[in-house]
Amino acid sequence: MSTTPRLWTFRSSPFAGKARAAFAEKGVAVELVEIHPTKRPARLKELNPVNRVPVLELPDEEVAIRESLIICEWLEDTHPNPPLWPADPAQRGWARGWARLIDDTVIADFFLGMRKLAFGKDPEDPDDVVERLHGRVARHWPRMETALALHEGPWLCGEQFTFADLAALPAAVRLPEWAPQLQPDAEAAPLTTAWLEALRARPSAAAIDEAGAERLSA
Ligand SMILES: N[C@@H](CCC(=O)N[C@@H](CS)C(=O)NCC(=O)O)C(=O)O
Repeated sequence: MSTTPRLWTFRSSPFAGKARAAFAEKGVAVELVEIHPTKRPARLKELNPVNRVPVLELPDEEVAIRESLIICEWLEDTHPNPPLWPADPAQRGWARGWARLIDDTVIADFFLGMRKLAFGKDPEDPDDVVERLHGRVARHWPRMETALALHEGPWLCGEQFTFADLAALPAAVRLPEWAPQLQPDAEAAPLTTAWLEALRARPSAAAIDEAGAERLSA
């Protein structure tokens, strides 16, 4: 029986991509279980009742861990170095809040729009749902710019790279490839532009394109 944790994932998923990159940042080995996004194996729902990736199966444990940010917390608890949350409680709380906000805004609007483009709209969606979702992305950049100005970069918490930055890594990699028109304007948002570029330059960015060797589908 393998002692390596197994991460359920698919290559284009931003939340699974973030978890893959978190393992790379920590230098922790992980087996990727690649699923087909529209033909999910029944086992996924047993591990995560809402049938989403990522979910982490741990050897010798009867529980699995769902939610990308919680998988990051498990990594921090079990592999404290390098630390990916600030040591100071106030800074840590601020960084956790930003990690959540990036998930709920930049990632949700950009990738949900891409998913509807690739796999089709839901019956209840308005005709212009993709334009609406993608139209919201531009509204998030001024907020990022203000947050990045607080510690004078290069990262949200200054010199320390944290999970808050990592939350944006999937968007940093996919925006130029998939929707360059949604990128921030370099003059209006120079800090955000430099931050996205710095994210793409991290070695862990390669994990965004990683797909599991083991492929499961329904
Ligand atoms: N908040 C969750 C979001 C997970 C999520 O939405 N995963 C997507 C792939 S990126 C998914 O599996 N969606 C399937 C669905 O919504 O049915 C996390 O951070 O892990």
